[in-house]
Amino acid sequence: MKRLGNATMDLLPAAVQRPQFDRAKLRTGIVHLGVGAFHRAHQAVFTDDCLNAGDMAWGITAASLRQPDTHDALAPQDGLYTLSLRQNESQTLRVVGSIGQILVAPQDPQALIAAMTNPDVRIVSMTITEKGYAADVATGDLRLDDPAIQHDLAHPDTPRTAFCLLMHALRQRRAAGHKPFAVLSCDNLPGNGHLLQRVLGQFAHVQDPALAQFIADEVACPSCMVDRIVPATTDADRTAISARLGLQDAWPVVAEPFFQWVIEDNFPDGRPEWERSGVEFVSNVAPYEAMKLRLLNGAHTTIAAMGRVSGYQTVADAIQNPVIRAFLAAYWAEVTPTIAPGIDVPDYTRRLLARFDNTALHHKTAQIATDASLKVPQRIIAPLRALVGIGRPAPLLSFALAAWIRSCEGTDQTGAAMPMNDPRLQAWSARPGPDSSALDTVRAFTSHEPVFGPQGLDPASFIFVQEALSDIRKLGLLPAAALRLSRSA
Ligand code: CS2
Repeated sequence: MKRLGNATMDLLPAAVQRPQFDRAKLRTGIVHLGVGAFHRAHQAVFTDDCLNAGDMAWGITAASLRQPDTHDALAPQDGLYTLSLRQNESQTLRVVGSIGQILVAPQDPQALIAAMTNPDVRIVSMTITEKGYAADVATGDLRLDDPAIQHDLAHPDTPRTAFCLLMHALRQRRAAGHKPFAVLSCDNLPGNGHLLQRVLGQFAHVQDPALAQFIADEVACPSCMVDRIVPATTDADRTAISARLGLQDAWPVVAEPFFQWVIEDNFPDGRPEWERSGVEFVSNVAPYEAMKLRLLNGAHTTIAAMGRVSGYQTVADAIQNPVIRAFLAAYWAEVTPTIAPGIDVPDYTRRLLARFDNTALHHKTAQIATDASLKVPQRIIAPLRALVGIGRPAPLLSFALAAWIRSCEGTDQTGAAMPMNDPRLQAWSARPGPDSSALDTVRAFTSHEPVFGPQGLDPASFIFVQEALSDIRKLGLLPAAALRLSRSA
């Protein structure tokens, strides 16, 4: 089978959408850091829409900050890859052409810095995951004890972090008299742009206080809310998509048709007309972020914990369980008072349920459970504290915390191994094991500052979590959830 690439695109079946522009004329206007599946199923697609409409100034140079795998798969394909959008029985295929070049930062950091220094580049966007920000959960300050940050402060010429790369590029642009680019964080963190500006400035401050001041004064870091469910691509996906294309695509992405992207319109040097794809530009994204993090991501993390412990491998399978489904509805109702008034929560959650039910996605609970300790603070603890702050109890969010704590015990309910993929939590040497009492376990977790901050948990929620964990251990997770539901109904 021939490989997907510029030279073979004409062989694609008519039903497969493909770039409508001359890729040789692509000019790079965006550098993206972290070229994972999410970027390729989200921002790169809406940028492709702009290129299709003829605005050739917004080609993407994308960089991996760690692994060469995306580069190695896509370089022989001229950066082309397939997006497979799936909803139950239906699937559409589209070849995306917005990524003109892929770099691998550890292999050649100077090439990446040079790409960012090109004055045609007006936006550096990033999907570097929660981990990439190295931010303290309570203060939002850069954690100077983070190993990658420590490395880059000691060896800035061999950068490992996005911040060090950005710092070099911004410094060089400034020295050359070029305007700075806007830095667009596309990670699932509240106030992602503000957070980025803060930690980037703090990183720069250690090296060059004047540059830190320049970042604070001159570099726009718009916040945005990103949404599209993108399960990890499997070998079976690669084979099936290549068969449909009649060409081999070694690195396609799979996603749901739904997407949302709400961006603070703060791009002093211009931006693509992403609104042509339905992207929303607003002056304040905070209400959208809270809605999405608390209703979608909070539910995801909860389903992942409950589902894994009770043996469900995918979100769609887990929520067919009547207890988990009922729990989800009650969870959303509990969170609702923390969502901004203008948002139609019943409508949003009705659509969410249909998205979670999508049988074609096979979105793995284990994928969502990755790095859960970095997700729980903004997804579950923040809305729990918001409820407590308005005098409301949070028995279901507390149960979700207990389910997450149970999911860190290393085995599922049948005793089968349930490996964790959460290096930050695994590095916690005092992490209690399954033999510690529920009280000791909850005490240890809630005073673990990287997750709960110095604030811990209020006494009423603490008791809810402790009772839930002890019921989960005694009765099993689903009966304990049913009991909690019946008590809080
Ligand atoms: C998920 C998200 O893996 C996870 O933690 O909750 O990646 C989720 O699928 C996206 O935020 C949806 O937009």
